[in-house]
Amino acid sequence: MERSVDIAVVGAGFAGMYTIVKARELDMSVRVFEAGTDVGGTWYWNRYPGARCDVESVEYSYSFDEALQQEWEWTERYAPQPEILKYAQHVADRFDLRKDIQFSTRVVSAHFNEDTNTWTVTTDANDVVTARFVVFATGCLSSANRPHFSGAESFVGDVYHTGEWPHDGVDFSGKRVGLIGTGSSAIQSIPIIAQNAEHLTVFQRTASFSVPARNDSIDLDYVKDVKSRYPEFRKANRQQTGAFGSTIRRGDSSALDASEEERWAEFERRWEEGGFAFLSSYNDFLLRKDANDLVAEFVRHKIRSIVKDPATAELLMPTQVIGCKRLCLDTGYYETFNRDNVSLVAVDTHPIERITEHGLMVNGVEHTFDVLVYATGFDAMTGSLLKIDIRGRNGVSLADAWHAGPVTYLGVNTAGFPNMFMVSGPGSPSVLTNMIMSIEQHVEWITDCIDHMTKNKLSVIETTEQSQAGWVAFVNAVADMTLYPSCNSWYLGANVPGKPRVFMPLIGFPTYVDKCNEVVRNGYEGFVLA
Ligand code: N01
Repeated sequence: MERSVDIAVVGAGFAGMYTIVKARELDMSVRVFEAGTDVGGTWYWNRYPGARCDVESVEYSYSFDEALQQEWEWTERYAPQPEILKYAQHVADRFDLRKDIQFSTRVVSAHFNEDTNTWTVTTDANDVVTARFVVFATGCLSSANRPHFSGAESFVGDVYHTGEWPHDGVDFSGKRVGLIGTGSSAIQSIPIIAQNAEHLTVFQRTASFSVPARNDSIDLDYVKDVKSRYPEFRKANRQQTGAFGSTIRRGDSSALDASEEERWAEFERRWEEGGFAFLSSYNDFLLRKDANDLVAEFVRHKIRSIVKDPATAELLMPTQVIGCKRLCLDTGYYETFNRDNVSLVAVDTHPIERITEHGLMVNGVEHTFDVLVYATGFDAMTGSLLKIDIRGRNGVSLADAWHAGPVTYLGVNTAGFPNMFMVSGPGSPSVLTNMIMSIEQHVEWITDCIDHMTKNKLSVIETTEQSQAGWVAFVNAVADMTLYPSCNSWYLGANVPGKPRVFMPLIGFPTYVDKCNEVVRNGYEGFVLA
């Protein structure tokens, strides 16, 4: 392999893959390192039963190539994980991407050399590669969060994490299963595990709000219509706050202005429609607690009407603001608790004490099972970056630079780390958007910047402490105008003990894109180029 490249990339998910496409357009050499054995990132690792996207198929795909978006056929309204993985593999084949990817290789360090203005990237296979630029395409939800429970090693049965699921699947038949967590991954997998297992015990710390996905076979007339105007459709989606859902009817008035009957009827319609449209009926759910309470109460009413055992229904009743954690979309989640082989154990006031040989202890009671599933989420947005020994100027590590929380400018670069780019890094809209739209925008911005530097014979770009301090303050000020910071979400790092509490994603894709373009128009304002 080449020892020196123009661009070294970490990760071969949708971000790393598109970086290859763009680097080739610039005639630049690129080397991607990927820990997995194939492309796909999130969709390579998250193979748990029921895994599927919560953004509609026709939207959750690359837009950069018209022939690609015309030829690919999705089969369901929300694509299941195997189909998205197949799509990623199709893209890799179509653009012959794998020849620039080194699989089964984990990057362990990336150090900036101030004499040569290059990065030295080292892998767990002892490859050492120098690069003018390093791009971290490591994903936002790619570092599994495994809470530490005492006695965890003593459990004698099989243990799985939803974000690191075995490739050949898991057969739960005849097994008693314990599952920790009730976030999106749990809510998708619980109904399917329950159908196969002898018994499933769910350990819930915080009840989540979930609404029906109403997944179905894809509507072929709708696909035909979208394909007849794909560029226009993508453009309309990019104008949405989350870069998706231009076809969603969005209410433009306060929930408080409608009569109770009107509101209830609207909530019912949206519950039947399924998907994220549920939270778009009025315009102030994430701005006003009193408006939020109205829609939250509707979901609680639904839980009461679906779950037959009143005590279980009570436990499943979420109390936080709806939407401040990512809304879950499900297929038969609440109904699953009506099955005889499913039980729910609350671990909020009485947390999991320890794991035993055959189960776990809560409030002095041992719950036993043969298989333990962690559906405990991710060390989001920063976890995968901070697992790598990244060092910028003066040998300062990224972990030290971010000791009080991630600081970036535009979510693409951090002061003291020249020529280092992050795709959908903390401080960018990323996880609050259709990720593929965000990824395309970021990769294009980064590769345009590299092109600008090459054409202008510039060797270094880096942001300043001042720019990034202003940016972090802006990201948090925007969040503080909403109800997002009101609960302990992974957006705030609150799910990982000891992680600094900082709101990481920026709300508002179109404004962000305008800002990125303005920065370029003003000669990369906020960066120093040399
Ligand atoms: O992870 P989570 P996830 N003791 O962090 C619990 C995306 N995604 O993998 O809420 C007991 O949401 C934790 O409890 P609490 C999507 O963006 C998308 O499910 O912290 N419990 C919580 O219930 C999503 O938001 C899709 O109190 C503990 C659960 O584990 C994101 O990924 C599908 C615990 C973790 O939930 C993450 O979802 C799947 C402890 N010590 C994921 N520690 C779709 O596209 C944690 N928990 C549909």
